[in-house]
Amino acid sequence: MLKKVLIANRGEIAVRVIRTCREMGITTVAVYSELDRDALHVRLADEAYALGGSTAAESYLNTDAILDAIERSGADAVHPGYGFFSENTDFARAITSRGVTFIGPPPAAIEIMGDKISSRIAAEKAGVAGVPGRSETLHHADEVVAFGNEVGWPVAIKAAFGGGGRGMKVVQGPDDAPGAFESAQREAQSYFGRPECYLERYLARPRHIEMQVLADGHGNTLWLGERDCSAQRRHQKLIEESPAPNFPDEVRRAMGEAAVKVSRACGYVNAGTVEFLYQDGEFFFLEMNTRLQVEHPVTEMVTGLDLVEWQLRIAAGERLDVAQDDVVRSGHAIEVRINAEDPSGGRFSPSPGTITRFDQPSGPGVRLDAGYAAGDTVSPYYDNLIAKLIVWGSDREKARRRMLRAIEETLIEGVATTLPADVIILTSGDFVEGAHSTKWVEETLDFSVLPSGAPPAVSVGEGRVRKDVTAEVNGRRVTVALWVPETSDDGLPRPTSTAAKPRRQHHAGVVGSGSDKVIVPMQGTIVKVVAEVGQLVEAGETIVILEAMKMENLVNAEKGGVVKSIRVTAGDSVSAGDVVAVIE
Ligand code: MV4
Repeated sequence: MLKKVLIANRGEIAVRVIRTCREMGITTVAVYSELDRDALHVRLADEAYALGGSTAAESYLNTDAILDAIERSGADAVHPGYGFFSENTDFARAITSRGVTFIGPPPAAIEIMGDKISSRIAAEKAGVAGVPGRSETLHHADEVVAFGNEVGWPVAIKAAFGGGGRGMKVVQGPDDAPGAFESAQREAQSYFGRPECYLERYLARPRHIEMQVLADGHGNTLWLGERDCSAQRRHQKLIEESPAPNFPDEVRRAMGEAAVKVSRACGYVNAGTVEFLYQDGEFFFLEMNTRLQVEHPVTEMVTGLDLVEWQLRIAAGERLDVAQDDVVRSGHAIEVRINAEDPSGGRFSPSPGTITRFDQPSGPGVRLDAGYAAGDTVSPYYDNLIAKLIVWGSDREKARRRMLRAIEETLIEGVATTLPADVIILTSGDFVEGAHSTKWVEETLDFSVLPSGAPPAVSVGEGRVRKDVTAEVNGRRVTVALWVPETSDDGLPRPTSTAAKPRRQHHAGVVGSGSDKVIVPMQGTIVKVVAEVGQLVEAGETIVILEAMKMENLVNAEKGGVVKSIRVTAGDSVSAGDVVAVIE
């Protein structure tokens, strides 16, 4: 078994790997940049070595600094996590050439799958169809025209060394081909350092289904189940789930077997993910990720397997003691990524800063993989993933409701987060029906209703601020908003700023973005309709009272004006994001 593992990463994935190492009695070594000197992963590791520098390039992407830390620590293995060097062939070779174990696939497998053309060739040789296309480098726009005329427009020009969301140009017709070909090559060169491109038929409404695989060094390869990652925005995954909704079992089995074939075709060892596009009942190989993915906990929750444990055991030379038929999936798991981004106005603007409060959810079937605690600072230098919230339920609807409950329990202050956007996704009809494709979030959802994640300006006139006060009325605990003069000596704690922070930032009942819609921030029951149609109201004035989480919450107008419509009556049940009134 491995004795000492250096985690060449940071944030939640470093914490994740450290946790399983500790359970297995493996000594853990963290590395850190100047900005991460006191980070959570450093606090949890047995040993920690400074890499120097602040930016990723100066630290976590500094090969020499990491190799030096490996040398100084005496680590016998390195876990790359995801991102950074996790799919870098040279890094893997630099480690294995020093007799240190790289906890991941052989460098040759990384190489084959890092080039999307060679990955298609490997898959096709294994009998797994890629998206209809050409598995050779594109040399001239005429080839684009010939291909499009043959298979039908639009077509996709893709960067052979692309990754994530970049490196794809959709060409609508022959006239667009020359320009698209030129810019695709230029962008491939500038983004990925390699100009090679290839062609595929463009699938207009695919779902993104990925299959987890696990292979040992003794010829055993398993497929563990799929993850549906279709809830994405600009190629950033927002919500992942397993099993995929409306996904027939025979397709699941065929996709799993195809993923195993692709893995074997490149001599894969360790944990990996084979990506497919699924459309009209057909699936096509897209690419293979030769690393542990962000969303791996979704598979862990439905299979009961610890994928990091198996990564470590396989890296130590162990055989899989699980046969394909022993892999049993139960229930449904959903993951939301909690990024330090402000989704208000649909902008998802980065929101770095210090987390001043972090109330974490718990209870049955709830897991939080966090890379930060209260007091830690989210830097703009690195990926802004704060944590992943994962829930398990016996079926999809139970998992969805559990996720909404867990989100309501989560309180993060000091930075804005993507949680309000997750609530909109989770409470949308298409998501509830499992009818969303990869373009659904961007084409259908309206995040512009979201209030700013920064504390809303709740001042309602000169010198008055909102105070949330919890009181007991006839034995019943209620929270009410009081509007008190800023200087009043009422003995109540003063807000740290004129913007009193609402109980749950992402459910601010009172918002300052000025929308004409009055939206309930959470699931609950309307206990009273305070305003009337035609009434003139001020910004911040209460329109309805919502009972939720055993408290009464005032749902207030975001802007002043005349109440144009009221869509609820006392006793109505409402979901988070429902519009209950409109102000004109
Ligand atoms: C496609 C496609 C439609 N047709 N290829 C996006 C990034 C890269 N991983 C591959 N991607 C796509 N390739 C063809 N021939 C649609 C996408 C795509 C996508 C794929 C998976 C997950 C999310 C996506 C979001 C937009 C587009």
